Amino acid sequence: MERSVKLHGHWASLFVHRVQLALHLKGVKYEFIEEDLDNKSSSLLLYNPVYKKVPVLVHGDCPVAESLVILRYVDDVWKDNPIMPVDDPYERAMVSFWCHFVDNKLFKSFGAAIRASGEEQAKAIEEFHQNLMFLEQKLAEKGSKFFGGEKIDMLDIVIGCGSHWFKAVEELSGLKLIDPILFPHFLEWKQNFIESQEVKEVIPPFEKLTDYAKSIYKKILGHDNN
Ligand SMILES: N[C@@H](CCC(=O)N[C@@H](CS)C(=O)NCC(=O)O)C(=O)O
Repeated sequence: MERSVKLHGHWASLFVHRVQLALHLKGVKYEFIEEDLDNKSSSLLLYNPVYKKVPVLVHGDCPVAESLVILRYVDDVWKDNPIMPVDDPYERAMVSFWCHFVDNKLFKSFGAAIRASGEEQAKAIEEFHQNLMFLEQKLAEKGSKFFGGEKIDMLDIVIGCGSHWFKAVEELSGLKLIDPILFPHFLEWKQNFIESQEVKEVIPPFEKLTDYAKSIYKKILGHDNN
């Protein structure tokens, strides 16, 4: 008998969208369990006692937490439409490396740039630009539609699912952090990603996410710890 696939998530979470997109690209059917992040279900706390966060994928009775770990698990279990290079361990390691870079450096420096002010903000924006330039150069060298070539791979999923959030937070903060002169390839890539059919089928519309981002903006800025 086939094992059930359940995803504990939140409709607006970019980390959850990553997993939804990977499952969608592979044609895996699953049950979505919407979590109230202010009142998490006992199952979520049981399945992810370490971080207590979404997403958590539950395959049969095996829970897997943390979006990057889940993406690799999904790619290992469902072989159709691989999102990681199949045969080349070095290429696989490189995709993993850049995915970790996105979460540990790129997104963090973006958050710091939004939260800081004055001189500190100028420094934080410079750091964000330096980080984004690594990806800009990668895309310029590749000259392909996506990081994965002509199709979306794990790195595309990992950065791409943050695209709407980047833009929403830019709009709310009034800061323009992604200059088209400095980052033409990145912006073209972002457009390709947003316009791809599978992405449109999974990620909620930009306006809906922006309205939600507005409602939690104080939290995003770290001014509201409730
Ligand atoms: N590193 C985690 C981040 C997941 C994450 O931050 N999830 C947020 C929703 S976007 C969450 O569950 N927040 C609830 C909380 O922090 O209590 C991943 O990649 O899965």
